[in-house]
Amino acid sequence: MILTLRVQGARHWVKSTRCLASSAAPEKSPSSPPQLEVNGSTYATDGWTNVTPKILSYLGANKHLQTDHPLSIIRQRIVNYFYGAYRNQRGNPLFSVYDKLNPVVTVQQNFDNLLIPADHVSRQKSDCYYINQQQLLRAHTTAHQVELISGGLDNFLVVGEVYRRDEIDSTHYPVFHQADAVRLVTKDKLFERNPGLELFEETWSGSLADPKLILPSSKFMDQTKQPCHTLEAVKLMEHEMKHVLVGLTKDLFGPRIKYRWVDTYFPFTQPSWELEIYFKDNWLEVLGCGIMRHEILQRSGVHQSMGYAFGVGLERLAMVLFDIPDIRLFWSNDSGFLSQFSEKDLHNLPKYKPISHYPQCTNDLSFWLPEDIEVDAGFSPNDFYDLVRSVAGDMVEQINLVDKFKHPKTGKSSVCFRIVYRHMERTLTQAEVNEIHKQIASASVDSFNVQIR
Ligand code: FA5
Ligand code: MG
Repeated sequence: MILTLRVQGARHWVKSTRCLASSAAPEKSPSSPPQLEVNGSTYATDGWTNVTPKILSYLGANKHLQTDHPLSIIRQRIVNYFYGAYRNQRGNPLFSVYDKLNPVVTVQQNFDNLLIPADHVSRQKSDCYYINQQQLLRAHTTAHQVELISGGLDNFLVVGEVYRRDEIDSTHYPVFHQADAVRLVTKDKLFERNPGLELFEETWSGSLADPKLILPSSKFMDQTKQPCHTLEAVKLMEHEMKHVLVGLTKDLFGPRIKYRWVDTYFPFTQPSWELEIYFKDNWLEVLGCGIMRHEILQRSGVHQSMGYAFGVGLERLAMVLFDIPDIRLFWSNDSGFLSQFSEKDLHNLPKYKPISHYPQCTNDLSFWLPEDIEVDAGFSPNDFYDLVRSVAGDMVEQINLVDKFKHPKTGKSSVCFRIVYRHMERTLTQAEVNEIHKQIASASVDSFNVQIR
């Protein structure tokens, strides 16, 4: 079996910025309810609201905390590794762990606090699940970084599920899990063996950059260092971070695992890297990391330290470790799946044995978009993927946009999606698939005003 896991992080963060819809008060869509009940709190909706009931149903599932679940096993392996890697003088773990934080966060937490520019594509409605213009389901666990640092923490891990609007295939799911970490050190700690060296350049004024003056991403692509840091400090911190992360990789996958570091860009770290491991004939990106931007620390009230941060995808690690072929399996409640994993022996993990192979059914759906609307200009494939998820749930294995064209006379655009249906736990009948396919078609007509071809 070949698992082709798409390397997507760098592309996501580096994509050129594009102006978002005007930030004036958004119009409320006539179909959305005036308020939403999420995790016991009530939120007003507005024109940004795009969470679906299906997506909201994942809140509280906490697969990363469920006994014997492979994601919970991965969480424990990561946490145990960090407990062992960093201890204080009394032998107690230095890192604290936060794995029950509310996934409803503000735009400030998810983006602004992390210096993500106001016009960055990662903020778009087509990429995130918004509750309203101010609140969304976190798109990465990094969203909690600033509140925890401001609360005085300097070594911590955050584990939880994150929500992103994305395509549908065996390695992408709208909800997946991440573990994020931050480690801060002072000069005395970093240069324990080299007293006299400094964290900050002598010439650096120490002033906080104007918070409104967030530079475009290209200015932060310089992999050498941030202007405020000394090269010695950055190199030593980079060495410690890479050593620890390679250690984690070897702890999980064995000492012979092939890995490589790839330069990348994140708005909140500089320099930044991705760690890729070689798995089934492919390089697979497992985490992003880097030296934390000093503005973030300063704004959190930390002036005399520097730090590293990273974020890792738990499903990616678990798919490799257990040989799990499809990301939907993590949501299976089938005892045939869950009974294969046991937390009792965290270091002697079994490979996944397929419950059974059920046949696929493939159906195409073609429609004309309303006049003046084109793919990615008024119609986003992610909107269609969400609709399919809402109607068909996990019966859908994959969707591909297989054809699009513009009629030369009418000027109307046509799209064709190929939908592959396959249930993870039972055989679907063609009649059942046809019925669901019809429901998707009629929901598309209702939601997007399209004309089925
Ligand atoms: C981030 O989310 C950054 N917040 C990570 C980070 C934290 C960088 C702190 C620096 C400092 P990225 O979008 O690349 O980056 O996602 C991080 C990891 O999550 C990826 O390496 C991958 O393992 C996993 N991941 C990303 N997208 C998906 C997806 N659609 N499905 C499954 N796993 C994913
Ligand atoms: Mg990435």
